[in-house]
Amino acid sequence: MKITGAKVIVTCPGRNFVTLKIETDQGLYGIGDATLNGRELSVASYLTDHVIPVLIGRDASRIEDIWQYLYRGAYWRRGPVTMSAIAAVDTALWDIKGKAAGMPVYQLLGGASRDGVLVYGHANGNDIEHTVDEVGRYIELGYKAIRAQSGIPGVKGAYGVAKGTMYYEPADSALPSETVWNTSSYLNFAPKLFDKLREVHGYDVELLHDVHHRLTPIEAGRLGRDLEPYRLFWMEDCTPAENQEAFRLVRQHTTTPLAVGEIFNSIHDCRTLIQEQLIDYIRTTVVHAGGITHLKQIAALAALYQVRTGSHGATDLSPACMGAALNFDLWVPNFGIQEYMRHTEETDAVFPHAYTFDDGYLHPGNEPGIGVDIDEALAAKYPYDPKQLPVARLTDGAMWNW
Ligand code: EZ4
Ligand code: CO
Repeated sequence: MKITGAKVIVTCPGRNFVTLKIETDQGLYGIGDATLNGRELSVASYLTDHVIPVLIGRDASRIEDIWQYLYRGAYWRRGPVTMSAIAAVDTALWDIKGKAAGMPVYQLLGGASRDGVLVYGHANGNDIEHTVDEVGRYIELGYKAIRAQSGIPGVKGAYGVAKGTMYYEPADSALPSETVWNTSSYLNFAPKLFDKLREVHGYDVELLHDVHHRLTPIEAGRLGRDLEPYRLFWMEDCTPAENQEAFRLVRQHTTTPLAVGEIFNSIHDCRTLIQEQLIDYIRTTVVHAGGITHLKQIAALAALYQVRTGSHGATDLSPACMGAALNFDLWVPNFGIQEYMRHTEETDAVFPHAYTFDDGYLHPGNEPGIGVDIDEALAAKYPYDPKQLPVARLTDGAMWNW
């Protein structure tokens, strides 16, 4: 089965998405997500200018060989742009292989390990009371696990607080918007939020929290310890993770489970974190970590150390990524949880999909391939709209981690 053509589709049905579509001489095609939030066109160019020309004429069934060709063949290894581009090719080829076999991708991987994929949604409010209400709303929607983020007194533009409520979109401006961060205010506030959440909603619902890279290791250790009474499912991205050894310090100070990896793109980004059992959940994704082929390797390494998967699933990961992720999640033995932020109706219409939500669980459906398509005519009606992620500064004006 030869690859006869490939194209990049950039569309903005409420937010920007980059999708690769690969066509074959058998009439089968596959799609893969290539969206890198705020840097979309760099991946589109990488694919169009450097990857598509070398795909034409290749055997679409040789997924592993094409992965190795693109990874080794680039000479310049790793990095978010390269690995998102490889991921898009890899996902599209798994989609094609599934269609050729007449099977959903989870069947090709080894079949379902579970009946459904536990997901967590995002509840957020302007203050504690509002966030408590929003968590209640997610419980009513059937969610078994909920991430809670709140506005913080003294912090302008706290991470994770939506302008509307249901659809949080941080990439909100053509040039980065400015937010202000105050660590002391946050460290005093966060335990109060979770104290109230447990008082009102009890301990049967799983609660998660994203620190979004804002703390130093010792501050993260203190927050983890202060949150221990509230039994979090996880504390996410508590400190930047380029220095994987930094998590030794966090780990010494708290039993709150730790999740890291939404910005990782390679197994090498998480090797020490996993092998030293410094984390509990690895958040690498299909789209930003080299596709299903590479995610399989990361999950296999993690399984040796009882680290479970908890893939990133914000709205900037397209339904094509979600479909691939859910097929992976249904199979992967050491699955933990999957993040699930709902897409808008416009996005869902551009990407018709087989996956469904029921009572806190998603299922990828049983369509051959990843179970997600793209309506190109509809996609063409939503032109690219440049948007970047915000930046964060400390109260004295110095740059910090957003
Ligand atoms: O800020 O995907 O856990 N989820 C997150 C996300 C990220 C965005 C950045 O593009 O941290 O909301
Ligand atoms: Co996050």
